Amino acid sequence: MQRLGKGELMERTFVMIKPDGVRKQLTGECLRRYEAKGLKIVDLRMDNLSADIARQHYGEHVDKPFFDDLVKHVTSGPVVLMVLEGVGAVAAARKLNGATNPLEADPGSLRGAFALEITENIVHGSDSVDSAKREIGIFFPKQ
Ligand SMILES: Nc1nc2c(ncn2[C@@H]2O[C@H](COP(=O)(O)OP(=O)(O)O)[C@@H](O)[C@H]2O)c(=O)[nH]1
Ligand SMILES: [Mg+2]
Repeated sequence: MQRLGKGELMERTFVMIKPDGVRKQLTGECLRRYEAKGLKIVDLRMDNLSADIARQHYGEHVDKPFFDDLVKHVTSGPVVLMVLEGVGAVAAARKLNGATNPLEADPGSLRGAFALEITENIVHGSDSVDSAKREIGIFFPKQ
């Protein structure tokens, strides 16, 4: 198998610290873990999401029973939005975040360490390079 160089494997991903993560004062802890892993913060801001933007971001889940609760939660307070860059950044961020359900997440992950409930699971991370491009386009159009 041909081995790719670092430049070819470089990715960007979109991460959001959800309102529960901000309320629990875990912003610094999340950023520390991403940076310690080697991911570079290329853009970062705190914001309040409108319901329209939250619905657009979570559009793939519009027909799921948890959709309304999810939109309500992510619009319930400030969030921290960021673009992270590095080799395998999409998978790296999701590994640090942990499984969707905090009860199933590795206790070494952010969700496994700091959450119990699935709606309030601290963080969001893009699930693919394509999703990352779409989500970065919503929140950081200049990137
Ligand atoms: N109540 C509830 N919320 C869910 C469920 N599945 C996903 N969610 C929420 O919706 C978000 C988006 O779902 P998904 O894209 O599948 O998970 P993620 O990529 O790991 O964040 C998750 O982070 C959870 O907060 C579920 O079965 N029940
Ligand atoms: Mg997802």
